[in-house]
Amino acid sequence: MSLSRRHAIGLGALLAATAATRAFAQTTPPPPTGPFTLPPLPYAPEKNEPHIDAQTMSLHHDRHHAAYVANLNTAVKDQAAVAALPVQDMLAKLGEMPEAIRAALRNNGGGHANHSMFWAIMGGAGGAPKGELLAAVDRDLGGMDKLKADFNRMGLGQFGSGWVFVTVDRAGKLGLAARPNQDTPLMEGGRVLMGNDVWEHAYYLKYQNRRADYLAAWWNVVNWDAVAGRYGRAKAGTLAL
Ligand code: MN3
Repeated sequence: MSLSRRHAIGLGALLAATAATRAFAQTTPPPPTGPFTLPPLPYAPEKNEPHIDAQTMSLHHDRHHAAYVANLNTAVKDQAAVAALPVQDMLAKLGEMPEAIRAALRNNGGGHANHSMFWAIMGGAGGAPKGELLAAVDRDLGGMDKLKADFNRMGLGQFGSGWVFVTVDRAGKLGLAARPNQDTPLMEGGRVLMGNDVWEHAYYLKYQNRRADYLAAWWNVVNWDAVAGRYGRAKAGTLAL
């Protein structure tokens, strides 16, 4: 076979494959866009500079969180009863969810819940809480310095990917918890007051492997007014994610 003949066959196969790809794209329905939606970042991506860079914020929100939402919607697209549940209920009853989508709900429902909380409690100027929230930190967590030290130690000690949280119950009692992957205390029916993402995607562009530096800097962007609002909603029984 001549070179040009071989080339022609190769080109023909390539064109056929391209046509097949186009036909597939035309007949595959677009991924579902609901029922879950990506909440907008409640501030500009550069709001947490210099502690968290704008590129990390944009990628983290627009790509990572968006993927959890898209994958969650895909998981529930043929599961009307599950799709109708609020995410926190889905997570609290994971063991009752259809086994075929349980892992997808855990990873992507957890990811959606965790990141929805995460954006909401940043964009601030750090410092310390006031009033009853500060009193609860003093009473339950040994004060702000001890909270930061314990929280950062747990975040640093979380092997691989995961989260570190301050939890809150209906009585307003605070606690600390670390979880792997996208797990959350919501999966035990608990509530999260605030939390930090210790997946490398949350800090690698600016901090590379220096997770401890990221954990220390993160407190400078906490929005304590937003956290106090969550504390009030937790005590009122209206805090969702
Ligand atoms: Mn993340």
